[in-house]
Amino acid sequence: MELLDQISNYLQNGEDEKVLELTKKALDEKISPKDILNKGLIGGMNIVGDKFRDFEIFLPDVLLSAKAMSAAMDHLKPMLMQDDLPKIGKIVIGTVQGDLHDIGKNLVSIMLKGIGVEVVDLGKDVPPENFVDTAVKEKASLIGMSALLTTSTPMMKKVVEILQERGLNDTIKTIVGGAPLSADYATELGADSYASDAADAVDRITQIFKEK
Ligand code: B1M
Repeated sequence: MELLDQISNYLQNGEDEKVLELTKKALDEKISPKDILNKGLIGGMNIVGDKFRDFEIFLPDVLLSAKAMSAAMDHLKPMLMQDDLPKIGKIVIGTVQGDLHDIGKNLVSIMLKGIGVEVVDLGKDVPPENFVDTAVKEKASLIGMSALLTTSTPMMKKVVEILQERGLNDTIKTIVGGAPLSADYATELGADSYASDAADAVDRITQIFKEK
């Protein structure tokens, strides 16, 4: 079986040590970090999501897979980002209140740091005011919000409303992402931009900072 398929399988089984070992092996075999991420880790996690939805596996299994994914991502991190790049802009990023899913958001953060974006990461379960207060304090021109639960997406709208109430919506723009979102839904929520995945986030955010 191909190495990336093995990574995906071990991730589905929640075997973090194996996932890490094979991630290192794949790097030794000169497989690119992006392929390990997209084809091995994210591929495996998507299958975990499908099995969870279909009641084939349960929450503790998902947690183990998430732990394995984070261990491998930590190892790949230095290869996906460089510290000495010229800074192109600053973003405050986080997963919205009520939502504890942070793997996708962490990935977006890593990729943004990899192109010279200054990232202030507020973590997960972030209250709406916190996004706005931090953006003001940090003089960031962009707020990035992640949501994986259908029920947590209205929190994104709340952030947009706070920006409007405080007259900040011209100076601080918003970008949203996460599995339950689409470009149309992002517009409905009042967000300035939407990205479907980490690579799309990099493209769109680069463009936003260029236009500033
Ligand atoms: Co949960 N979970 N989960 N879960 N979980 C989903 C999201 C779900 C779709 C599973 C399913 O039913 N098939 C479902 C949500 C249904 C819905 O609302 N539509 C669900 C559920 C129901 C739940 C609980 C309610 C389960 C329960 O308790 N009964 C519970 C909620 C807890 C809470 O948040 N309050 C829960 C808990 C968990 C764990 C804690 C066990 C764990 C999270 C661990 C962690 O994140 N540290 C977990 C996981 C791992 C998942 C799945 C399986 C995988 C998510 C993931 O990490 N994907 C997920 C199923 C799925 O999505 N297929 C599921 C990999 C990651 C790289 O992709 O996060 O999509 P993703 O990020 C992508 C893009 O979306 C985008 O770029 C990323 C990289 O390409 N993106 C952005 C994301 N944020 C962005 C921001 C941007 C731009 C792009 O700009 C700012």
